Amino acid sequence: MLKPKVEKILNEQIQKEGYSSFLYLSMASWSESKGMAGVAQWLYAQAEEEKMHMLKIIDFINERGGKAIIPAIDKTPEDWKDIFVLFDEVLAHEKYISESINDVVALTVKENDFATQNWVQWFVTEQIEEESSVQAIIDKLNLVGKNNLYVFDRDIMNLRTDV
Ligand code: OFO
Repeated sequence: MLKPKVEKILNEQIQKEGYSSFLYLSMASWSESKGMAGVAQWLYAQAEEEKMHMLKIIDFINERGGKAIIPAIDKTPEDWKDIFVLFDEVLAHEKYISESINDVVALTVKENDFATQNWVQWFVTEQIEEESSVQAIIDKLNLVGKNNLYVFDRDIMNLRTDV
C-alpha cells in the first residue's frame, strides 16, 4: 500500500510528465509549421515518450493500491524565438524533471518506501539519458550554426529519442 505522501508526489509527477508531453507536442507543432520536419519528428516522438512515462506512473500508483489522478494540463508556450532557444528550453525542462524525480527518490527514502524507491530508479536512469541526448543535440546545433539548419534538420531525423 502506498503511503499518502508518496501517492501525492507520484500524482504530481503524473502532472509533470503530462505537461512535458504537451510541451513537446507544442514544440513539435511549432517546428513543423516552420518547415523543420526532422525536428518535429524528434519532438513528436519525445512527446510520446513523455506520455508513456505518465502512463507508467498511473499504472504503478494503481497497482500499489493508490489512486492515480488524471490531471489538468497547464497551457504550454506556443512560440519560440528560434530553434536554439527551443532546445535550450528542452534541456532546462529536462533538468527540472530530473530534480523532481530526485525529490521522489528522497521522499521514498524518508518514508522507508523501498519498493517505490527501487521502481523510480528507472526514471533516474531515463533522466540521465534524456539530458545527455538533448545536450548532444544542442552541441550539434551549435556546431552547424544558423546557416546550416537544413543539415541539422535532416540529421536529427536519424537520431533515436530513446538513447
Ligand atoms: Fe519524462 O522524461 Fe523527460 O521529462
